[in-house]
Amino acid sequence: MRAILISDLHLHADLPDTQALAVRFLRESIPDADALYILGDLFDAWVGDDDPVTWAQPFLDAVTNLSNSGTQVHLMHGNRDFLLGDAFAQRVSATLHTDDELLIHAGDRRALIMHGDTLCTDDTEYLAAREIVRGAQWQRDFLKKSLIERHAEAAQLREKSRAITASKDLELTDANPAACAQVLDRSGADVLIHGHTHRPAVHDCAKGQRVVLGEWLAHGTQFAEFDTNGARLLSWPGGS
Ligand SMILES: [Mn+2]
Repeated sequence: MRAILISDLHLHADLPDTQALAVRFLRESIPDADALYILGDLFDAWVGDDDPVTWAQPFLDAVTNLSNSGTQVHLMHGNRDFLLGDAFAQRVSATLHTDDELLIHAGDRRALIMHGDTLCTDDTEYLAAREIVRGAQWQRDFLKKSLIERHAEAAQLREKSRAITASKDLELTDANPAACAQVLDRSGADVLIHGHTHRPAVHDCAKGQRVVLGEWLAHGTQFAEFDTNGARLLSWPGGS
């Protein structure tokens, strides 16, 4: 089993270059992999599966092609696209996992994969806000609004979150080492792989390794490969 893991593409109608880069990645770097895991924040905002996102069609087609050619595609929620639903997953022939974490295997190796926002346990203000928008009532009310209203609200929330995050200490918005050690220990995994913080690195923890994926920028990203030899963080494009 060889899996490729990416996160934090933050695809947006105004960022066609990022989408083009992601399409190229799916065409060139994945074909021989058994599975692709997208660990959240695929979209910079997701306001509901009824949004046609016609601007994203090249990427959606690339995902569908990958899936049809035998690479399983798995989606997890990020803090920007937690409203991604089964209708979207079906549209691109992918499997959506709605749990915060997932344990995957390659031979004897086990990796625990997450978006990573729940590891930022020092940021209690963020976690309280998360609790609200992940609630069924909030989501029902939000999805009742028109697409235009939802987009306006999402843009507002994004601005607010950007300003708040910028005002916070860097350490506060990073994954908490004790929280990482705890999830690794509880899951029995050898490695924890997550995104969200946009601080790509490989950390040694007491209970194993922690691989942090990169965000997608104009020049590329840092993604992970996981197989029977373990997990590696690689740069793309441009070798490792
Ligand atoms: Mn995130």
